[in-house]
Order: sequence, then C-alpha cells, then structure tokens
Amino acid sequence: MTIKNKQMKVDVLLGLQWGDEGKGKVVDVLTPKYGVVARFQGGPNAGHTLEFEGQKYVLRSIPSGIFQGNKINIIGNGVVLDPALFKVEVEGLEASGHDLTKRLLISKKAHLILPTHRLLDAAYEAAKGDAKIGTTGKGIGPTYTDKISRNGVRVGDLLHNFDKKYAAAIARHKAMLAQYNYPLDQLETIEKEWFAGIEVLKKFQFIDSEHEVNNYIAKGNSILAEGAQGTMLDIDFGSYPFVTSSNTICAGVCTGLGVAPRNIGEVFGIFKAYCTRVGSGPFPTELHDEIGQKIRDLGHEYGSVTGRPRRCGWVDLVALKYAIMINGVTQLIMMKSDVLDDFDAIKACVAYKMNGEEIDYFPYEADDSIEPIYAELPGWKCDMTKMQHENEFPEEFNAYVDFLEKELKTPIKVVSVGPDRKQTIFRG
Ligand code: 2SA
Ligand code: MG
Repeated sequence: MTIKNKQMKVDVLLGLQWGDEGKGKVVDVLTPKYGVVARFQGGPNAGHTLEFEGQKYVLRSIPSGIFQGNKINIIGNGVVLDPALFKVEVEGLEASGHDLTKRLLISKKAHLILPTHRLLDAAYEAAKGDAKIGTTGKGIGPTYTDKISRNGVRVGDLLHNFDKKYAAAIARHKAMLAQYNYPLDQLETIEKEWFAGIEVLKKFQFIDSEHEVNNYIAKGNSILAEGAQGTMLDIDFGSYPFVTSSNTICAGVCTGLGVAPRNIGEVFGIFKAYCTRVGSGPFPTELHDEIGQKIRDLGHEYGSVTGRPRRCGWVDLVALKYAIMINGVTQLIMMKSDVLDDFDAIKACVAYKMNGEEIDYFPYEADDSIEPIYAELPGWKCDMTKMQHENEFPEEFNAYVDFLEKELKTPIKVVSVGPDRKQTIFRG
C-alpha cells in the first residue's frame, strides 16, 4: 500500500525568551507565504507591535496576519478572549481602514475573560504582596484556572444558555472576591464595557476551529501559528510561578488549535540579540547598571500593554538552548540587532555558576543566586538600520551571528535591523 502523505503542515512562530521578541513584526513579514494565521494561546496580555508605512499598531488578541490582504485569521480554542478589549482592538483597526469581517474567525471553544476575572487577577496579586507575579492584570490566570477547573464560559456559550452560565460564574467569583475583601465598585463599569464588547464579538463568525484548521491543511493551504508571550513564560517549562497561565511552547499549537503533532512543520524560534523580561521572576543575565539602561533606552523596552519598563540584559544562550530543545526549533530569527550597534563589547551567557559549580543547562533551581558566565565578543560600532542585504553586514556582526549559530546548533535565517517591515534581512 502506498501511503499518501502530501498534507500541508502548520508552521509555528514563537518567542524563545520572556516575550516581546518581536513576533508581531515577523508574522507580518512571513504572512505573504501563508493562507491562514492563527493564535493558539494567551490573550490580551500579549502586545504585538507592528510598524509599517509610518504607522504603529499594537495587536492583543487578533492575529498579526490581519494586515495582509485577504488572509484568514483565526483565534483558536487555546486563546482567552476579553470582549471589552477585543472591541477596542477591532474599532482601532476599523478606524485605520482595515475591514475584519469574514477575515477573522473565532473558535467557539475559546474561553471568555469575564469582568470578574480581571478583579480576581488583581486580588490574587495583592494577596501575594512582595511575591506577586507582576501580571498584566488582564484576568489571564483566573480565566485559565476556570477553564481547567471546568467552570469556564466559552465563546460558544454565547449561543447556548449564556445568561445562566454567566450569572453562575459571576456569583461564584463575587464570593471569592469577598474572601479577599476585594472591592466590587469597578464591576458595574467593567460589565458595561464587557457587554458592549459582546455585541461587537457577535458580529464575527464563531467556528469549530479544529475542523477549520485541519480542513485548510488537508486542502493544501498553509497555516502559520503565532505564539504570544515566550517560552520562558510557559506554564510548565517557564520559571514557575513567574509565568503566564498557558502553554506558550510548540506543543501549545497541538492543544490550542487541534493540530496533530505530525502536522507541525517548521518551527521558527524568535529571540532578541539581547534579553528582556517584564514582571517578577529570575533573569540570570539581568543588568542593573548603565548598560542595562542603555539597552532599555535604545530598544524602547517598555511594555506595549502596560507601559512597564522592561528589565534588560545580555542574551542568555543557556536559556535559549533550553527553549530550542523544548520547541524543536528548526530556524532562528534574531531581532533588534541594531540596538547593539553602539556597544564596544557584546556579551553572551554561555554557562551558569550554581552553588560554585559551572553548569551548561537550564536547571529547576534557576533563581537569582545563579551567576552567568559570559563570552565576550567585539561590538560592530556602526549603524545597521539602513542595511538591506547580508553582504553589507560588518565583520564583527557576522562573527557574533556565527558564534550564536555554533552555540545554539541552529541556523539564524533572518536578522532584523529595525522596526519596519523593510528592515528584515533574510540570510542565505
Ligand atoms: P499574565 O498577565 O498572567 O500573563 O502575566 C504573567 C507573567 O507573564 C508575563 N507576560 C508578559 N511578558 C512580556 N510581554 C507580555 N506582553 C505585553 C507586551 C506586556 C506588557 O507585549 O509588552 O505590556 O507589559 C506579557 N504578557 C504576560 C507577565 O509580565 C508576568 O510575568
Ligand atoms: Mg509584546
């Protein structure tokens, strides 16, 4: 028997660090190759920034393929959706001339972030005091908690007995908030915005996205799955408990879209030439000095959702190798190389010192006591932002890229030298 296995695969693009690697820009650049772009996890805690034709856009729940002609964009079952923020996002895009109807499809199985989830997020954080996670405050954790404890309300519920399910969830949440002595005075305002959002949401098509996705690939269409947050924020493999509440890794595509593991194709792993983190939690290469501040200033490293200053440091190859392993990365994409244009020396962490011992893997105990061991390379000290081809790259930059490829044992196929679509250079 000959087995026909010509089926298209789902390619995956995800962040290998602590988020904000520049996924939005890369998806936007890669989309022309794909018929469909899909989100598989996370929610409006994401802030995917895209810049082109002098305009800057921040997407939260809507896939970054929305700017490209008539591509289909899917919000998958693994996503959590806040109707109020969705409304703001839709209206912003429509105001700038982007028509979303028929191009944006939403899984019936995606969970709704309810008004009280946002309050619960704040209540849990307040109760943790100094040990707080530093969440984005968007209700992400409580919504996924309800999903796993089988108490969630889904998009598809808007079509089936919604009022009863909503009322039961809100009553349960109110009792929980009372235990935390958390005030309910904002609730009425949040609920009003939320129900206005529901009206906008209802204009979109709710789908069985697992069928849709599998039908697309069976018919020979290509799909790009777009990750949010980053590998080191994964609920299982990130620096728990300082993580987000979803699987941000490649396996999340299988559960968050209904794709079988054998139908995963290329895995594009995206990282910045340095490293950032927002929120609390270990960050072995964090710089508390003027170099960290210089990276923050030059890289405009402030949260796109919350505006929080991001913690900055040198690239961490130990953590990157871990992320490449967990995701099965096939190609690397390096962002924001230009931010390092003006440094005499560039450092890259190649090992850790833990309890006086040198280790080359990312350990369970990766906390603040870990010390990075660095390799130091000469900086390139020139402006890369106008470069359009790899043969313009300075020698020192090529040496840096070669060094990273050898250490990471994975090819760096794309290098970004600025925020614009055009500042994206493919390496041969
Ligand atoms: P949450 O809100 O429960 O997901 O927060 C849990 C942790 O996950 C981190 N997290 C993020 N880290 C980087 N970028 C994110 N998105 C926004 C952005 C962040 C912003 O793109 O800039 O605007 O501040 C993101 N979302 C979640 C979070 O910091 C917690 O450490
Ligand atoms: Mg971001």
